Amino acid sequence: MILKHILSCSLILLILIVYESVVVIIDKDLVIRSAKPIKNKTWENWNGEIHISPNAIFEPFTLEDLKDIVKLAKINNKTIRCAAQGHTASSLSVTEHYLVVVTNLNKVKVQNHPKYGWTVTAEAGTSLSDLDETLRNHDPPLTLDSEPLYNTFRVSGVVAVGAHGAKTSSGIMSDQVCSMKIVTGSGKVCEFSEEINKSEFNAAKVNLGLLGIIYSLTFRVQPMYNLRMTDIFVPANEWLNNPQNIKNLLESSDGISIAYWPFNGFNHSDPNPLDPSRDRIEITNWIRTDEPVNFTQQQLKQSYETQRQGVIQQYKLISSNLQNPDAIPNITATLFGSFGNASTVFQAPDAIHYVASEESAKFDFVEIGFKIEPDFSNAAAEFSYVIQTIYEFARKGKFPLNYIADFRIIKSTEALLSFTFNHDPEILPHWGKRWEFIPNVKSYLSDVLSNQIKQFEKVRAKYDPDKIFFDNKSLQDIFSRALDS
Ligand SMILES: Cc1cc2nc3c(=O)[nH]c(=O)nc-3n(C[C@H](O)[C@H](O)[C@H](O)COP(=O)(O)OP(=O)(O)OC[C@H]3O[C@@H](n4cnc5c(N)ncnc54)[C@H](O)[C@@H]3O)c2cc1C
Ligand SMILES: *[C@@H]1O[C@H](CO)[C@@H](O)[C@H](O)[C@H]1NC(C)=O
Ligand SMILES: *[C@@H]1O[C@H](CO)[C@@H](O)[C@H](O)[C@H]1NC(C)=O
Ligand SMILES: *[C@@H]1O[C@H](CO)[C@@H](O)[C@H](O)[C@H]1NC(C)=O
Ligand SMILES: *[C@@H]1O[C@H](CO)[C@@H](O)[C@H](O)[C@H]1NC(C)=O
Ligand SMILES: *[C@@H]1O[C@H](CO)[C@@H](O)[C@H](O)[C@H]1NC(C)=O
Ligand SMILES: *[C@@H]1O[C@H](CO)[C@@H](O)[C@H](O)[C@H]1NC(C)=O
Ligand SMILES: *[C@@H]1O[C@H](CO)[C@@H](O)[C@H](O)[C@H]1NC(C)=O
Ligand SMILES: CC(=O)N[C@H]1CO[C@H](CO)[C@@H](O)[C@@H]1O
Repeated sequence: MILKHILSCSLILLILIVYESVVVIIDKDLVIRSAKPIKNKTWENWNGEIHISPNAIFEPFTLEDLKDIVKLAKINNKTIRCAAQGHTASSLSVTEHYLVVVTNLNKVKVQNHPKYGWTVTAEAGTSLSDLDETLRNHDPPLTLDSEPLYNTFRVSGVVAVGAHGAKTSSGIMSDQVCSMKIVTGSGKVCEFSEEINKSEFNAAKVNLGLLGIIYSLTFRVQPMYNLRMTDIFVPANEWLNNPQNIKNLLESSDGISIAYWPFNGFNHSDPNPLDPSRDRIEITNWIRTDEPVNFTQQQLKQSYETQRQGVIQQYKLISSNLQNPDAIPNITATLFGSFGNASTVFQAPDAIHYVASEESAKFDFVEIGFKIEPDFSNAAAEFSYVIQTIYEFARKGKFPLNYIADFRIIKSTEALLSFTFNHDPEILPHWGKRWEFIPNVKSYLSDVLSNQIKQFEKVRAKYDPDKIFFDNKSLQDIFSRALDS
């Protein structure tokens, strides 16, 4: 009773009490010294919209720390969730108990593996930029084949949610993983790979933090290569009306992206200022090439600085007009007007992260995955529908999309919980972006993912029978409905 009373009064006290009880309960050799929680009372995700005050926050440095944290959680009957760079907008890191922030775990090791060729093993909190630089400076220079756009993300955050880049054949980044080590509910480290057990590996590849604390990830890597990245601007309606355009582009590229800035044909002196027939789309593709790069690393660094300033300006302009949504078409059209056709050769990682990440620009994202039909007709139709819909909203004075809409096509995966899992053509949201606001999304996901969840649950229950990591309401709701069905 007394303990309970103190707990409800003070967070700091709770942390101290946890420690006292540890010393009392376990013998001296096992005293958990390295797994001290840090003093912070609160943690925020990237855009500050998730703001939590869990019982304790840990920032471990070693594998031993991770094992100790799990042991501590077991002793104190606590649950655990993890965070890496914190760019996920959904509640996946939310917990009332222990939050483990893995950003200090960032050692990297390159190896020539007898089966996979070149591989890189990165501790969970390694940022994509550190990983890229280690590989680039290796002799011979190496690279990952595909990564998400921003290089500030950390490997475990990217893999846990199934994030991806634009390279079509590479799929989600988890598909480049050949093995991973997770500290599971037993407090021991378990390795997952296709060789050890393929079905368990397919659960681990996109695990949403449900199997334990990811300690390290081993990725297959390639000798460094160059990519030619080309941007062209074409009339939106005309291009999208012919699905064959997408098919042709995809078949002649290593990766594609089709981007749309809302209302980019806005013209305030025209009698009809908002007319979708004037809108253009930006078509980007990447093709592997032996041509030399156009810019030195030094020149690129300078251009990133300019880009960052540009992004800060964009963000200021858009966010200062959130109360004045009518201004959005003019703003997005003005921003769009500053781009033009271009074709440039980059080293692979520079072509992949073609936009410098600017952490102060807190854009918010939703992403939906769906299966492409062989003739690509649904791809073109869905994209046109996005454009049509924002004009419908605009007629009602609403401007919900005030930044870019981007469309990529990537290979499906066998990772059970991935939103690109190869199954019937339902749509699925990206776990790492915003999805919980979608009406009835939890029951929808329970239905659509029912079979995958049942398979995943067998693995989850084996590695975390006490549900130490199963501490979030959204996932609990989705799983319990799916398992009851
Ligand atoms: C500006 C922006 C651009 C984006 N661009 C892309 C893109 O191009 N492609 C794409 O696919 N996605 C994109 N995303 C989404 C992004 O890839 C994901 O949010 C990704 O999770 C971010 O990595 P992070 O290190 O910030 O992860 P975090 O948000 O820190 O972690 C995500 C989740 O992973 C789990 N987790 C993290 N570390 C561990 C661990 N060690 N053990 C167990 N579980 C763990 C936790 O459940 C956590 O909630 C973008 C997001 C933003 C904000
Ligand atoms: C905790 O606070 C320190 C200093 O105030 C800060 O550097 C660190 O990033 C914070 N950690 C988390 C997880 O918020
Ligand atoms: C552990 O916590 C759960 C939920 O917080 C509670 O239901 C359970 O009784 C607790 N067990 C012990 C042994 O304290
Ligand atoms: C950009 O490229 C497209 C497609 O090749 C072409 O139609 C258009 O005229 C080009 N625009 C400019 C300004 O050169
Ligand atoms: C905007 O519309 C006016 C009136 O129709 C036209 O004269 C002008 O050329 C248009 N501007 C652009 C950039 O197309
Ligand atoms: C890239 O370099 C080639 C020659 O190496 C040159 O012809 C081309 O104009 C350059 N492109 C850019 C965008 O600078
Ligand atoms: C459009 O935006 C520009 C730059 O933000 C601004 O100077 C201009 O007044 C705006 N025009 C209209 C018609 O809103
Ligand atoms: C692989 O793992 C699954 C799920 O945990 C288990 O049912 C199966 O027996 C395992 N297969 C082998 C070959 O160990
Ligand atoms: C048990 C627990 O901490 N659940 C959290 C899961 O996420 C939701 C939504 O952010 C929180 O409200 C819950 O507290």
